[in-house]
Amino acid sequence: MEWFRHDRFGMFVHWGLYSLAARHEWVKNRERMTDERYQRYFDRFDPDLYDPRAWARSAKAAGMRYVVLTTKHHDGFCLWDSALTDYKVTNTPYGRDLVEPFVAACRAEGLKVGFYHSLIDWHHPEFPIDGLHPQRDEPDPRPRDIAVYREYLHGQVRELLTGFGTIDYLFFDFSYAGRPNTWGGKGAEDWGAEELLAMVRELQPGILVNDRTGLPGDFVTPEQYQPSGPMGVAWEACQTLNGSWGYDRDNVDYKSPELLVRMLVDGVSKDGNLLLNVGPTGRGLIDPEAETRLAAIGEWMRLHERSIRGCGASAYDAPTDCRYTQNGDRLYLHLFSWPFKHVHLPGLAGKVRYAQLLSDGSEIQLVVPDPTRTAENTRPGAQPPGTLTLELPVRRPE
Ligand code: JFZ
Repeated sequence: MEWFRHDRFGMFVHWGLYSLAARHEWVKNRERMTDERYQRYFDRFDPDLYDPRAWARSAKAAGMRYVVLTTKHHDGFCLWDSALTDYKVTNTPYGRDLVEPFVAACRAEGLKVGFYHSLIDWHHPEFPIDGLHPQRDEPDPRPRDIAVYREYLHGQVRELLTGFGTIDYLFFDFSYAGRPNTWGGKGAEDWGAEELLAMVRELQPGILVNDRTGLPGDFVTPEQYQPSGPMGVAWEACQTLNGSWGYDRDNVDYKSPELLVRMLVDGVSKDGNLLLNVGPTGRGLIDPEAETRLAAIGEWMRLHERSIRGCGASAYDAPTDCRYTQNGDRLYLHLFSWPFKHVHLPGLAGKVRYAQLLSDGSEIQLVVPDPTRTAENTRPGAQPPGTLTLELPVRRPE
């Protein structure tokens, strides 16, 4: 777990046939597309601008230390040359494996390598699709044998964990057994999760696996929300840039760089990681809106990385609109809004030897009340005992 807790920040990449539809990675299901209809993307999949080294450089420049690629999403399309299916990139016009160059690019940039692999498969003929079937609105009339699919799933995970060298991270997606719904669900038993995880650990002893097989993993994965505090276990929030994981051309509702930085800070202040998603286009590019945000986060990280990397939650409670991250005896105060001149930090009086702005290293003066000056300390509006006050510049530094 050491690198994972230390690095704190990774890139999620959702990329596949749905990137050509460019309207969300669930497009096949949402629009009730038949396999035949969805085939139009397979027949035209030709990412001529695919340059995983550029992705890895963007990730690294943003301050990310690991990258997680969708080897297969729910649509079942495989980004590597699997021996177990024809539904793979090598049979598209592109005709070449995408995963090996991805792994090589990450390694070349010094980044850890992760695979996302969908447990759900809307293409495999023996996968029983629950509920809102992509092809019809009624239950599937044909009996399906999930045992056959299970074997396929295990076989493909074996391929992924034996064919590409060391893999650092695996994100299975997802279980939904026992959810309140009218159409059942799938979980650990359906995936053969116990056997699956045993195989994963045997093939890649150092790997970290998430918790979405329905069995506990090495970390938990709150999705598109920030937990309210430390979870007592390693965790990683995954977040989109604009609400869609797959490339979504007409969705311009992007989170601002400020918000994204806050998500990262907020997570680390609660002992968590951030896996921030990009959805490259059908030609293989990270779109300019996404690149702009990655660059802005990178600019922030250039000066503030020390308050993220190797940091975790503090035992101190931060004031409203502030977060603490801490690394050993270094406490970092993140101000989500810039106060006027003073910020009061309960419980920190006498605990801080020196304070400085992280951005330029300039000294911040400490104001500690003298406990013997009773009148001053008990006047209306006085800070409670033990409060440390920092004197900030009135204008927020750039
Ligand atoms: C899943 C996928 O369906 C989605 O397309 C994307 O890949 C995302 C990262 O993962 O979506 C989920 C999975 C689990 C929950 C919610 C959305 N969940 O547990 O609440």
